[in-house]
Amino acid sequence: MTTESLVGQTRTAYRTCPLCEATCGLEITIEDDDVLRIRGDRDDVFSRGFICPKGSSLKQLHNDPDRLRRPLIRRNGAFVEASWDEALKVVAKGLQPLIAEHGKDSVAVYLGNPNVHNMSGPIYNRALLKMLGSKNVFSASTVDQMPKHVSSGLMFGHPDTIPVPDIDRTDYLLMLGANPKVSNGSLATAPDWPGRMAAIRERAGKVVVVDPRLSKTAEDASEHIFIRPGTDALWLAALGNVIVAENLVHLGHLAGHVNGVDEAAAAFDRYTPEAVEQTCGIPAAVTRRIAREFATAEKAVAYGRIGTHTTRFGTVASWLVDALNALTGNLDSPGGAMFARAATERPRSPRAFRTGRWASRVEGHPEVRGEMPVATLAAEIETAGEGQVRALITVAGNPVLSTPDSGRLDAALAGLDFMVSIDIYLNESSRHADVILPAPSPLERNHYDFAFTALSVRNVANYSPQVLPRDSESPDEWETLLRLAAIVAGLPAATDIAPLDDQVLVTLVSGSVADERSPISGRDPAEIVAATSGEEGPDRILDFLVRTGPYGDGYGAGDGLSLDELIAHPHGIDLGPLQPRLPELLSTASGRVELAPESIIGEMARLQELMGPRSGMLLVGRRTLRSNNSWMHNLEVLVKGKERCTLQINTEDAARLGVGDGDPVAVTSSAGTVTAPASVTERIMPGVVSLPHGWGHQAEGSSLSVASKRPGVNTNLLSPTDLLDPLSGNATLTAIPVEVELAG
Ligand SMILES: Nc1nc2c(c(=O)[nH]1)N[C@H]1C(S)=C(S)[C@@H](COP(=O)(O)OP(=O)(O)OC[C@H]3O[C@@H](n4cnc5c(=O)[nH]c(N)nc54)[C@H](O)[C@@H]3O)O[C@H]1N2
Ligand SMILES: Nc1nc2c(c(=O)[nH]1)N[C@H]1C(S)=C(S)[C@@H](COP(=O)(O)OP(=O)(O)OC[C@H]3O[C@@H](n4cnc5c(=O)[nH]c(N)nc54)[C@H](O)[C@@H]3O)O[C@H]1N2
Ligand code: SF4
Ligand SMILES: [Mo]
Repeated sequence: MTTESLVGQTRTAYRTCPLCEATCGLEITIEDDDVLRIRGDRDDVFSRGFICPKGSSLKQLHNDPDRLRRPLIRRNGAFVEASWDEALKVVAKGLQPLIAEHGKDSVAVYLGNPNVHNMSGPIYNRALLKMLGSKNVFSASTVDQMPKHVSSGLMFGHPDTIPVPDIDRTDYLLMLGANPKVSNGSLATAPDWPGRMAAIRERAGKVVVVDPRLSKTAEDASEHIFIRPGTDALWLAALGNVIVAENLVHLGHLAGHVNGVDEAAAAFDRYTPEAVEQTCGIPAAVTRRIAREFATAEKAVAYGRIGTHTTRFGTVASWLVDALNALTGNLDSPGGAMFARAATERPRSPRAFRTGRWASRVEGHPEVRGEMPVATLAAEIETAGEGQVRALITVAGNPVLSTPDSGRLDAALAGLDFMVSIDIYLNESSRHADVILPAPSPLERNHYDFAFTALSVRNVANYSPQVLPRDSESPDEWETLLRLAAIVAGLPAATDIAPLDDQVLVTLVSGSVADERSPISGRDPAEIVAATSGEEGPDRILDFLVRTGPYGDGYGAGDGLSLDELIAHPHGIDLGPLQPRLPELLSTASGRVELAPESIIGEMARLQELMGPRSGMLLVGRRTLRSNNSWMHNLEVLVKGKERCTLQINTEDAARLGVGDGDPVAVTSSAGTVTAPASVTERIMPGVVSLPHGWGHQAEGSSLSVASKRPGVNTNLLSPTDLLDPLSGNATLTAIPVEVELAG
């Protein structure tokens, strides 16, 4: 293999870390198929050696005895190992009669976060969903970034046309609801966020962090501003108000390419810094100053993430961030918010982005990108009637820990007629399955970041071949997904999936030769299929996508990228800094940026509901560096040391409630109660408490020997299932009203 150098029994492999969005390059030393060491790849064109503590834990993940290697099936109430053939037969026997009797909507699918960190998910989940044809599709997107997809779809024409902060060239980074020093960034792929933020300050720029907690990121910022949770949209509107009132609007090179400037400006009308001061907890003078600084900085960018998206006004806040960038000449401009050009990018056809093509059965929520809000999954399972969800397929998801009112969902999953999970652990969610089909360890599969190269602060392409061999019995995840696709289409469990895989490629090729914008327009599809390298699966699709993409060789049409080229560059290929891409990239019906989408302007009026005096405590979340959502708590190397699942509470509140550091504190919301040890600190606003998510590993029947010793509590027992963002269906996971008291 080109990516490995053999030195005696020891070899070195290079691989992109698939755990978070930062896509760090890893250098992996291996002896006799044992991983000796993992460290940052200093030659990686993007990460230059940066790594966090999770990257090197791929070794421990690979070796974790609890990680599933063989399918499990439920027999007489207990899980037993089974062959792949047998397990798939049980799946067919469970799903096919249900579909025959109750229709396709009776089977729901939940897609979890690791799908986007894996080559199989982005391509082969689509095949599964298409063959199933169920309206009941759910994913982690509606507890995460769905607001960004909706605002981007409305403004730029496509829900994946998402601008990212050009942090390597900006002079002024205004960040809300994100903590990239710990999360390593999200919807903004950049290995070494800490170093890149430090560089902004070193070049005399400014980083302003708006967060109800003095986060690690805020600690290193030029300025930190406490904000009352859940009020970001209101505060951003006040910034817009000042920018309009003080004539600081300038569209820069976008002038003439933007619709709705006056309507957007008018929407800020009533939200003066003074009007929102009390609600947001930010002095009007500070708001005015930040608005001026932001609007007059040479190169500035606003960036908002989880804390701004997981609220009732998530889509409005997401829109406001991009609207402020546009109104100050910072959209699509170096140092502002820019669009990556991924090596696998497809041309986007002009059309109106729409949501609500159908509605959820029980609560009538509009469909968004073909999905229903995951906060409504339990209701769809519990509520009898035509279209009731009777079976569930989870792929790389742990909804029992990651989605709202999870106690209710936990109970609902127990009542399903059938459930199958593709997962690497027997955990809080998969314990409800009748069959668990394991996926390979990250070191046992090839890797390419389809999703994150499109959200990257620099254009790069980096392919990694599998590092360790997979045992011959174990399929790759895409094969399992295609097997499930065959089963839900009514085919026998033992169907040969090769023709289905061919069909996935042929469909893409046929579309491309028929598209006049494609470099292979008009060519013979059979010739293109034959010339595609990679024998099967996602590699072959990657070769096709890269060769017909913006840097591709066009199948002989010119010099350029291909899978072979990627393989020849184990440290990645640098494709340069982001370039302005508007108006060409726009796929709105008008061909312009739509700055004032009707549905968003309508919601702007409703922002008023947030105003007025507030009392009571609010719960927010947080992440810790050594965790990754719910599923890396079974690695001793990451969880050892001090307890991390604590309730942060301000010193003043703690004194008022008689709570000392480490005392058990009961937190109660409309959904439930949890008790966690207090962490008394000045680093959180008075009136706000914080719990991390992804904990609560005491579930009976799961098999997590390390995690169960430090279970923590599940904060999503407190998250409500009402209060969804009406435009995106995203759940509310922050600013949850709670009562807090010393536990008895
Ligand atoms: N309160 C609160 N809740 C939150 C959040 C929050 O900030 N606060 N954040 C939300 C966000 S941003 C997200 S993305 C979601 C995540 O929500 P989920 O995706 O539901 O949860 P994860 O914890 O990522 O669970 C991933 C599952 O995939 C399995 N897995 C890991 N690798 C693989 C693999 O390669 N293949 C397969 N098949 N399985 C694999 C793991 O064992 C685990 O069961 O949680 C959300 N929930
Ligand atoms: N170590 C680690 N890294 C991760 C993950 C992980 O679990 N652990 N998960 C990955 C995933 S799936 C994602 S989506 C990303 C998310 O990455 P980020 O978006 O950076 O998310 P967090 O680190 O949770 O930071 C959110 C911040 O928002 C603040 N906040 C809460 N409510 C509000 C509010 O109402 N307004 C404002 N302004 N701030 C608020 C919180 O105090 C917190 O500091 O991280 C990814 N990286
Ligand atoms: S920052 Fe993310 S990508 Fe980089 S090593 Fe850590 S987990 Fe992996
Ligand atoms: Mo996420």
